[in-house]
Amino acid sequence: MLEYLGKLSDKLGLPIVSSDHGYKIDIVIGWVHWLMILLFVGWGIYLIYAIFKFNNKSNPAASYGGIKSHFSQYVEVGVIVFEAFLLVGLSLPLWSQLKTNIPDKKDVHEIRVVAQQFAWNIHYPGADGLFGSTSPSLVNEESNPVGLDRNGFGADDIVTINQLHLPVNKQVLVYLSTKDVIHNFFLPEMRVKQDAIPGMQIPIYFTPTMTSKDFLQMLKGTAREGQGYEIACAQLCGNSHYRMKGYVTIETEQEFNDWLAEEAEYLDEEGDDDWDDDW
Ligand SMILES: [Cu+2]
Repeated sequence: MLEYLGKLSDKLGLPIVSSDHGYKIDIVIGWVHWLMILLFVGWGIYLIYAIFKFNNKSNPAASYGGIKSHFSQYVEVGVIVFEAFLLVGLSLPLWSQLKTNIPDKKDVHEIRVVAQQFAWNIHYPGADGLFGSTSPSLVNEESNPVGLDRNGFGADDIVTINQLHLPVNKQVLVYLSTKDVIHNFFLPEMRVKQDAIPGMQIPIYFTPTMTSKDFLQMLKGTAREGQGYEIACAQLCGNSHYRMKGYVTIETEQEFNDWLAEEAEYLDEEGDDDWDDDW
């Protein structure tokens, strides 16, 4: 039933769902809109009714008694019940599932995403599975945008700019942070949207369920044909906010590992990241 409602998202004009929790977000969006349509139509009808019913011609003298019917109270109680259902029945369970039920680290694929004006730095832990330490003093906007310490665990880490690669059907844990102002990490098809707040490292997790290849296949014949997954910045963050976007590639575990190996090879050869290739 819930899955079926999720499929309605296409018909409501929402992006294709490509994460396992996505359809639940769509259900909340759907219900909120049903309530809003109901209120909009109800208030519209009432406005027209009131204009005719209470105009000067039919009511030359003011009524000091007010209305006797309880109808408006019933409507108000109905709206409150509906809103309580939206909040307690749908939003809170979803919120707690997404935000408080952090998965075990060993079961997830971890990455760091560091936003900055106007790019997305993606930091992968490399073959050892551990992130190297970072420090603001090591930041070099040209060669080391995240300030990664290449000694120790950081030796094999991979950092890309605007290139997010993830394996399909595997839970991802993103540690989101920002180097300057507030940004917002938005993956529309994954139904992921989270502010990046200066001074905080915010965990977000989700499971992509459709590879970029399948996604592009589904877009064939639509206005978006040929445009794959993207990261958008959904928080006005400066004069070039509009061009702060990243590219997302969801691939099979094998393809993902091949890509990581390729990047690692490149790292060995160059001794540094391929940051300038991605601009
Ligand atoms: Cu931004």
